[in-house]
Amino acid sequence: MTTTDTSPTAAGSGANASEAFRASAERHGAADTSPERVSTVVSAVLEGVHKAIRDHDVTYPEFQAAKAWLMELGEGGEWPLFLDVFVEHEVEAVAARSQNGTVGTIEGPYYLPGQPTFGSVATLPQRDDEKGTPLVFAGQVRDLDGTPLAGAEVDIWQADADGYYSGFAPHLPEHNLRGVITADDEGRFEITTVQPAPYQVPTDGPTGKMISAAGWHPWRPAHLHLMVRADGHRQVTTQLYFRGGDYLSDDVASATKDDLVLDPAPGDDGRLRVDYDFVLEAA
Ligand code: MBD
Ligand code: FE
Repeated sequence: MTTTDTSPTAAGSGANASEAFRASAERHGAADTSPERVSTVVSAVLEGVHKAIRDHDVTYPEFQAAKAWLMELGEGGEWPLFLDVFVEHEVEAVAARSQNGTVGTIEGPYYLPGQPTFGSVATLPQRDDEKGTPLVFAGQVRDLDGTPLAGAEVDIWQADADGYYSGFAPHLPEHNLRGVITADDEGRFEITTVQPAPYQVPTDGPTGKMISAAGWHPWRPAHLHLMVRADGHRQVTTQLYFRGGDYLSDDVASATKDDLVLDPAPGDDGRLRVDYDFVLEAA
């Protein structure tokens, strides 16, 4: 079987991302938004659209094409994918203004709660023949004062060496390269996994079609996704990237940050190893 045979279609991964989003309503909480605020924000969004139309002499055929595309985006279930790639980074930047400790970045559309749990030294669930360079990712979770946070949770999810996420690609086993690791009494953890590949926005769906119509590229740099949490502390949602990797400086999702780039090196046993510590602020 070639990778092409087993590629998840955009329709598949997009629709699954919509399902995952609907299931996450409770985790994200309710937006308590007053009519005044709705009016302010919606007016500003519409004014931005109106200005683009005026400034660029948008025509009726272009307006109708945009309408058809938006309908496809909804019917294909790709609103979560599109919004997380092109909009979430700005919402995250606003949240980051009031956040101390480890730098956050966007969650993206592929988090799934309820993954297998592990002790402080763990190997992520993977296939017997899992491709990719083995990687040992270790570190410590501390508070802003440097006190270790015993029993902190490192909830990790990532693409495989072909760039696909379990739960969103039918050829991958459930839970593949996903897990929740509980740090030891000193807040330490050590996770064995494989290096992920860059992620490509599916090219056969509406998001991918818009990207190619604009002449852009559909790639994100290789990354690990993490949520790190500890009792009494504010959870951080972030991603870690790899020094020297492709697309680090032109992520289609605009979600890289200098503080989030890992530099793995061969350890004593020849496997790639990298240390990264997390700092959480009190809730
Ligand atoms: C991803 O893997 C991702 O991390 C983001 C933010 C958007 C789309 C796919
Ligand atoms: Fe991702």
